[in-house]
Amino acid sequence: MSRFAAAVLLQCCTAAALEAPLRALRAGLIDRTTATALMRSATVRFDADGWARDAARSLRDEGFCVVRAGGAQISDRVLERCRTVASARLCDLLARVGRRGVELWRRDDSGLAADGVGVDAAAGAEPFRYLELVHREGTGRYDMPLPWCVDGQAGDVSLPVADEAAFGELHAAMDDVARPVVSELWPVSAEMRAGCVISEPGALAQPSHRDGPDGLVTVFAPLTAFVPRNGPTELSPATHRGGDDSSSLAPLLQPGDVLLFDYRCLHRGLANQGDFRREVAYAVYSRQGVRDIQNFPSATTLEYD
Ligand SMILES: O=C(O)CCC(=O)C(=O)O
Repeated sequence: MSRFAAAVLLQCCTAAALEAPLRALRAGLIDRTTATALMRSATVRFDADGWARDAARSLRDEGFCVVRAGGAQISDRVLERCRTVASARLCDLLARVGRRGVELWRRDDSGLAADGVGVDAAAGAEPFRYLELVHREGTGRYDMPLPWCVDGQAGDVSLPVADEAAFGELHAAMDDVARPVVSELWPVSAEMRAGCVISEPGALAQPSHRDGPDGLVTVFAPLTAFVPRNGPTELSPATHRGGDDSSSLAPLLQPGDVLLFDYRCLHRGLANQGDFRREVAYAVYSRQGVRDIQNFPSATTLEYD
């Protein structure tokens, strides 16, 4: 991240802390008033009157929306269990990948830039792709696919029964939030994808990208809070329908919040300058007849190590 971007993030973080409704970071040309208004209209409280319709309107027009569903709907207990499971699984999978002779990513504090980001962090680290774990561009960010644990769908990967029970509770709670929203846009396919994205402390910012075509929506349920320091997800509003990418914002999220964004919306995970992993569970909803083959290609499994 450039020093300018870091300074803007810091400035907006302070503003966000002072002014509770502004839960957005200004990371491009978007001005504070616009960011505040955008985040207000993009954010709904689960179960408020017309919440699903309002969230769907923002998802359709801006390419994203945030539903605050913490508390009874998505409980701290469930989130904590899933965080423990996800962390332990990542450690186990990394150990297996390491035993295959792959050079694993490590934060390189010797190359710290003035803004605290390990500039040489990716040196020597390999991107890799297994069914159970993908290392994104060798930058300290992992995609860990999981089964969709609600209705026993047979996915590409499986979990031990106790871990599946933990994620089953989370996926059911996420589904109660996301399905009514996405169903306002199109008929939802029964086929689901799920997983966790985990960025290590020191992980680099991603290039801005789209995940794929029309008819797919990513749903993020943070297991750890998204704060400026650990690199929240930055989105460029309206880019899913051809809007220019000159402005972007990165919603600050608490565990229990749910972020939905259109696959076509430009976005990226920012650098994790904190000291802890940033973990987020995700699910992908697709319109009937649409399938994401780009992000979930076939790959070698780690299962028989
Ligand atoms: O980590 C994030 O916030 C976004 C992740 C992402 O877009 C990706 O892994 O492709």
